[in-house]
Parts: sequence; C-alpha cells; structure tokens
Amino acid sequence: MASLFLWTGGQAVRAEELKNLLTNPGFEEIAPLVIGEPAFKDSLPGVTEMPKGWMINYSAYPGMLTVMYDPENSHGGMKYIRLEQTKKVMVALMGSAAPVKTGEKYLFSIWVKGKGRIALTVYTYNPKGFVGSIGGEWMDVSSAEWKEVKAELVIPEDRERIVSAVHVEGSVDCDDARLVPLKN
Ligand SMILES: [Ca+2]
Repeated sequence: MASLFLWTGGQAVRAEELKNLLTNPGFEEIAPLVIGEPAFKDSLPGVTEMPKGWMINYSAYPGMLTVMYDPENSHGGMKYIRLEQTKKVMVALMGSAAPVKTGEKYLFSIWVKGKGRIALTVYTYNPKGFVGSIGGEWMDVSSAEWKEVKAELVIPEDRERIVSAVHVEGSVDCDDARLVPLKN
C-alpha cells in the first residue's frame, strides 16, 4: 500500500496511523440483506448481502452490489465489493455517519479497479437534516490493477455530521475505504 505522509505539528505521521472514521472500511464484515419494504427489493434485484455499516441509496440511486469472496484479488483481507450500474442513474453506496465540525479537513479515499467512473462524495447534515453534498468530482478509474483515489474535503459552515458516499458509473470494484481527519 502506498504511504501518504502528512506533516502535523512538526512530526511526520503516516496517514495509515490516523483514525479511520468509517465502519467496516475493508468490507470484511457482511450481513444478509434485510428487505424492509417492497420498493427495496424491486430496486436492488439480485443483491443478497451488504457490508455492515454500508447501504445502497436505493430510493434515488439503485444498482448492483456484489460481495466478492476473493482473498487472492482483494486489495486487503478476504473480500471486496463490486458496484455495478444497472439503470441510467449511478449507483450510490453510503457509509456510516461521522460527527464533524466546521472548518475541519478530511481525507476520503478508497482503492478501486474495474471499468467506469467514481465520485467520492460527502453528504453533509446539520441538526435539521441534509444540507448538501461536497466533493463529488468524477474520476475515470478504469484499470485492471488496484488504484487509490482520494478527495480532500473541508467542512462548510453549519454542519455537524457527514456520510461518506461512493458514487459509481459502470462497474467498479472497491476495497479499503478511509475517512481520516487532516490537520489544517
Ligand atoms: Ca477487504
């Protein structure tokens, strides 16, 4: 894995040692998909498992998620996930929520391969609810080998939590996501 060095208070630290705020970032913990409402089943035909701490934004951006039990080809651990666009809209995978403060800077990254495009997007919320998205720049990630994509994000005013989202067009394999705070 490539190392990213950050300068913090006169001491270089490896980004890998910073606290990852995402739950189950390597997609190793898998849960059976619980169908809570009919629309969910219709929106995600064929999806039977979901990594714990992650969900498909099925109402707006449905698509196919497949858990790949393939240690030889995983970037890390025993598994990775494949996100496939099945409709005209992108597929959107959402991670766990993290508390944040205005002005804080974060690095959101994930390892990817496949054929398609990805946008690392962060949904932001204040106490009243959803405010808007930040990031979300589309990147072509077509590659047979794992590559790491990254986005640096600064939390705007009046936000108290964020949800990290992976937007995909085409078919993109994902592993080892990371959301870590950076020093300003
Ligand atoms: Ca993994």
